[in-house]
Amino acid sequence: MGLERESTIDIEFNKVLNIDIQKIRSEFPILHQEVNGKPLVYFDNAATSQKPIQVIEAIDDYYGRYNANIHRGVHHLSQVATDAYEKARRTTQRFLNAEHEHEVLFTAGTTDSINLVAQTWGRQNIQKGDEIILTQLEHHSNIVPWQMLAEEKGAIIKVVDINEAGELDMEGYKSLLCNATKLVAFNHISNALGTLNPVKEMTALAHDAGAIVLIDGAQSVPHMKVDVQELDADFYTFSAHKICGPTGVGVLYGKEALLEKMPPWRGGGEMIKTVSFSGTTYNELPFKFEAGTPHIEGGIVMGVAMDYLNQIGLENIAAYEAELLEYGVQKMAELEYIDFIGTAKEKASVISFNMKGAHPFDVGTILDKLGVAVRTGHHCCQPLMERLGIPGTVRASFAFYNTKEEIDALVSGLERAHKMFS
Ligand code: 7TS
Repeated sequence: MGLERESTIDIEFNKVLNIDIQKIRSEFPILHQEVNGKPLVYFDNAATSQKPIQVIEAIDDYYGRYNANIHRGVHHLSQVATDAYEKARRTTQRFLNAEHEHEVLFTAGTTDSINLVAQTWGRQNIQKGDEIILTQLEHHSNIVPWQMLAEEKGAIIKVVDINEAGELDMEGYKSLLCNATKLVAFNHISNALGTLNPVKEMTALAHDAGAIVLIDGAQSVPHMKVDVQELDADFYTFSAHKICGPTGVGVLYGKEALLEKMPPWRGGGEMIKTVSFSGTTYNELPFKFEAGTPHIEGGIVMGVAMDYLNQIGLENIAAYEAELLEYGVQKMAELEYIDFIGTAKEKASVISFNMKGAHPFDVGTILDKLGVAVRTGHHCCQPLMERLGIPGTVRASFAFYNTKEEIDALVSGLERAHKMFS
């Protein structure tokens, strides 16, 4: 493919951080380019992560060596592809520490997973007057599917508020929980502010009230080890593209007892046991929820991406990114014209901010001219922006392949931008 790398992932552990950053960076070909004549600094990792050569080569390998449809062919290629796809499901089971392999459904991503739960569990279990609790921190994809359901069923949506630091108001949350609460859905880490939510405690409180819990893990899985059994999550969702895998594929974890009782959503091939015009019977888990030819290469390569993260070690990734966050906050705090948006005590490696007197979009445009990629705007969290009374933020989100030198480039970019605006 003309993409060189030094060797396979055999990390030389740095004594302090257990991470060999130069080696890791050499495995991400996209990072080694100039944008607008400057070295690329990619700080839009919350939107999507970059892909290591192991992932890129695995896509090539699938199409070059064993592309075939799965779960149906007796022929060799189909069996190889099926084995690889189902191996990825086992990898995912271990990645999340799910009790059973069939509790892992492959979907098109977080958005698709949440819609699946809303349209199956939700339509079956939510009735008029029932309450669904969400939070001010949610991404649109953990709001709109519930609004659509609530509208159809006559259910009520209640929202947990936040404090000035962008942390959830836990007392407010407790006061919202009641007999009418049927579902609580919240993210593990906020994409807009980086807040790490106390999801284990929130889940236990919801269960005490008799409610089911969906945790949107789109932003947590890339940064920390997640154990769905320890959290006691009923549903847990994430997208492959944020963990160095491909777009268009992701995961819905669900407890077996819930998934068994849920009706299927999409009908078609693969999800059936028998079809006749007098009646159709459905396949067992997980296939009941996987109609049609899936994103075969995507599922397989998502497993490769998980192997890659596991080899570096999610604990090492979390420790390294915590250093980046601390460094970034410290450097940016020296710029008196920067307002941090979201200063939670427990945070992932996301810095959302605004520059006094400048629109976020203009700051982002100047940073782009300097090769620094950030996201600007509402980050698909319009209700949160409304709550904060701002049009949007500039968001720098770090990954384990970023460096302190890149943060220095961001800071000098901000100094340049500030001079232009003052
Ligand atoms: N939930 C959270 C917390 C997210 O951050 C995102 C994507 C989604 C759900 C939706 O994921 P998808 O893969 O189904 O699209 N967040 C972002 C972001 O912050 N910037 O771009 C996409």
